[in-house]
Amino acid sequence: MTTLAHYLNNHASDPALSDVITTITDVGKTISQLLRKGALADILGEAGNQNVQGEDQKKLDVLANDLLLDALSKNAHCAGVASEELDNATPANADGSLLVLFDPLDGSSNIDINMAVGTIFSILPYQRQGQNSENSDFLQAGNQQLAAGYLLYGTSTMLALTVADNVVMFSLDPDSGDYILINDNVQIDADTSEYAVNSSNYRYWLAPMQQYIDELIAGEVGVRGRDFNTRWVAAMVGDVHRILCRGGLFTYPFDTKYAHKAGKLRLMYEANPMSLLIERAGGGATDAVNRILDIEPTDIHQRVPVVLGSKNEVNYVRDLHLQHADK
Ligand code: AFP
Repeated sequence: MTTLAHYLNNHASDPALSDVITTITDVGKTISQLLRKGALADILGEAGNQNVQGEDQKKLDVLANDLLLDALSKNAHCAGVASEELDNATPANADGSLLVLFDPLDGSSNIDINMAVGTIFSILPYQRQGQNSENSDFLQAGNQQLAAGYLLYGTSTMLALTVADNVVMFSLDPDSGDYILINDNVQIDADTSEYAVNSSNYRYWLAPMQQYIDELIAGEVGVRGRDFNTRWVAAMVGDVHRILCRGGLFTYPFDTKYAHKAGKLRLMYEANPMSLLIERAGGGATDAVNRILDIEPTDIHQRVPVVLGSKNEVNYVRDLHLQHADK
């Protein structure tokens, strides 16, 4: 059996990176245990305040955020932390070489109905040793990430991780507390007949996205010539995990529902880490047209439309958008 520690020793280029990933995944064990207790741990329900996104925070949102923030602030290699739940980035150790961004509990609206939630993390280089990190230090394109991954607190707790050219998966053994390697080279099929989208936003989408989903619904009697299936976990981490396991397309498109939001998902700590995983597993990840990992960020909380998964399907969506642009 290969444990996470063993894998990192042999595959992570930098001991500092291994150490920070270990800190994150250790906190993941605590979050997993809290979720297993559920209502019995008095962790369900609203925390009674809102985050920078204007979203009601769940008790576990705040708890998961605080656990990660506390642990990473004590890690000498971590120069700063940015979180979905914090207005601004938090400086940590000025001599650290790494910056960590995370969504501490993605899909938190699933907590109270006992459905899958997860922790998404992204690790970037820090270049200004000796000085306190600031928001601007985090504004690096996703193609600069040194590592990315997620913890999925589902029927079992699993870790998906990329520190090199491939994607690996571990399962947490609740008895030993070890993350055990279960897939050392995750690959996504280029084609799929399964898609994930919240179709209730259909009327807010742009025409090419409406056309794309119409074609999937038309199935074998339409231009695609085959039927499609749909799944929607309402937690990006769950939908991305399914795609890493069996292919598929996930999209949270640009919508006109809220003028100031490009879509719902955040670039820095949702779209970028998930896009790195998907691309390194052979898939594609765009904002419908452009590669997400090439987007130069302007704000740590900026949102971005997301289309990711099986490469040929992601390219099909892109081509539809380009055809509409040419009209
Ligand atoms: P919450 O963390 O507020 O539950 O949002 C989860 C999420 O950011 C992402 O993980 C899901 O894919 C998406 O929102 C679900 O959005 P809808 O609730 O609009 O379907």
